[in-house]
Amino acid sequence: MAAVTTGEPTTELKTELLQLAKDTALKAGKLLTNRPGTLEITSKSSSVDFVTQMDRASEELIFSEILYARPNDGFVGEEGGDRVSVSGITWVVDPIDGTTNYLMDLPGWNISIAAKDSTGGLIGVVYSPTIDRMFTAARGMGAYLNGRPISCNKNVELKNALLGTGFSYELDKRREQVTLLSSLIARVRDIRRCGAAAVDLCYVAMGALDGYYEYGLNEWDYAAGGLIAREAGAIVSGRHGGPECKEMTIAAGPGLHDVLVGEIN
Ligand code: LIP
Repeated sequence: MAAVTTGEPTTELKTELLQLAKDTALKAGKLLTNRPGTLEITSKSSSVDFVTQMDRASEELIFSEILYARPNDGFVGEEGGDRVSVSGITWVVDPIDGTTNYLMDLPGWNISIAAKDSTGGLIGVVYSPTIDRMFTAARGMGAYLNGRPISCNKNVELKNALLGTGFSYELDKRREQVTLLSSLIARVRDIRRCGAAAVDLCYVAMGALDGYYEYGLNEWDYAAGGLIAREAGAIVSGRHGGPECKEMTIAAGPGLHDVLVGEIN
C-alpha cells in the first residue's frame, strides 16, 4: 500500500500530475469534439440539468487514464466516478463542464481536471477545445494559458467591472439570482453568462472578466478553475470570505473581491 503524501509535494510530482491531467484532457477533448450523430439526453437534478452519453464516455476515459497511471489516488467525478484515495491525492473531475453549451453546440464547454491533497488544490487543468484554450496551474507555481503566464486584473472599481455569473439548475433559485443581478447590472460595466463555470473562473485568471460569482456550483465545477484563478493572483472565496462552496463562489482580483462580497451579502 502506498504511503499517504505528507508535506508540500515536490515540484517534480506537481509537474507529473499536471502533465497527466493535460494529456488526459487532450484525449477527452478529442473524444468530445468528435460529436455523435445523436446525443442521448437524460435529466439529472432538475428538468433543465442534462447529461448525455458523451459526459459519461468522457468521465470513463478520464477515470481509466488517471487511475491506470496512479492506481492509489482517489477520484470524484460529476457522473459518479468515485474512488477513495490511498495516496492522499484525489482527482476532482468534470468530464464536460458547460453541458448545455455542448448539447447546443455552443463554444466554451470544457474538461475540468483537478487534483487535491490535504492542503487543498494541487493542480488544475481546464481545457476548452472550441476556443483552443488550455488553462493550467499548480499550487505555488503560477497559472498559464496555452503555456504562457497569466494574471488577473487588480483594483478594478465596481463601475468598471465586467462580471461573469451563471444561473442555477434549481429553477426557483433563479428568481433570487435575478434580484441580485438586477441590483448589480446598472452599476457595473456589464455582465456575461458564458455557460461554463470552470472557464468563467479562468477568464478571471486571464483578466478577460474582472470578477465572477455563482450560487450552487459543485466541487468539480470550481476545483480546477478556482486554483487557476488563485495562482493568477485572484481571491476566490465563498459568500462570507471562507473557501468557495456550493452556497457561493466569488472570484475577483484584489480590490474588487471585497466589494463583490459586500454586494452579494
Ligand atoms: C454548469 C456550469 C454552468 C453553471 C451551472 C453548472 P455542468 O456545469 O458550468 O456555467 O451555471 O451551474 O454548474 O453541469 O455543465 O457541468
